[in-house]
Amino acid sequence: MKSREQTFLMVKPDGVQRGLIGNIISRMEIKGLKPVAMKMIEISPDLAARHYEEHKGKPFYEGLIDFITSAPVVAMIWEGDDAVTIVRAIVGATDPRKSDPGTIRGDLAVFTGKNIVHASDSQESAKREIGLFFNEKELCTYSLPHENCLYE
Ligand code: IDP
Ligand code: MG
Repeated sequence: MKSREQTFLMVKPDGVQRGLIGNIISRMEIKGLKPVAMKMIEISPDLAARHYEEHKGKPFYEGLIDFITSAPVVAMIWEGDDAVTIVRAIVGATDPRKSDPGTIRGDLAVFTGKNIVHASDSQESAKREIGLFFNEKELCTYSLPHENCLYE
């Protein structure tokens, strides 16, 4: 079975509390991406700090840590060719006022601090974030019978 690119996607507390988990998963599935790991967790302050370390010191950092630890999140790994780029495109721009309609943030959010999802922004970030949230045993290996219809 061909191993394709993996990316990390997380439904943030606002997405969970607004009942949007299924909507977000559905958008990934109908695009043709394959879920290989998924779990609901409460992020610890330590994990939050490690996940968002690039933003330490920015004006919104403390609020972001408080927010991401305020209620459960759903952490996922999605797989497919160019999965990082494709998932970021489905997620939309960081500021929902500028996200295109049709994207998750463009359709469902209005404020940058409550923009529903996190998605890795590069293959390096994806590897790092997958390693932060999952151990290898939590990843599933299986085939999608319809992959021949998706890829050349
Ligand atoms: P991204 O989630 O689109 O990759 P980043 O710039 O990496 O965006 O920022 C991480 C998260 O920090 C954003 O998704 C958002 O929740 C929060 N954030 C970023 N900039 C601001 C801001 O100016 N005000 C409030 N929250 C922000
Ligand atoms: Mg980011």
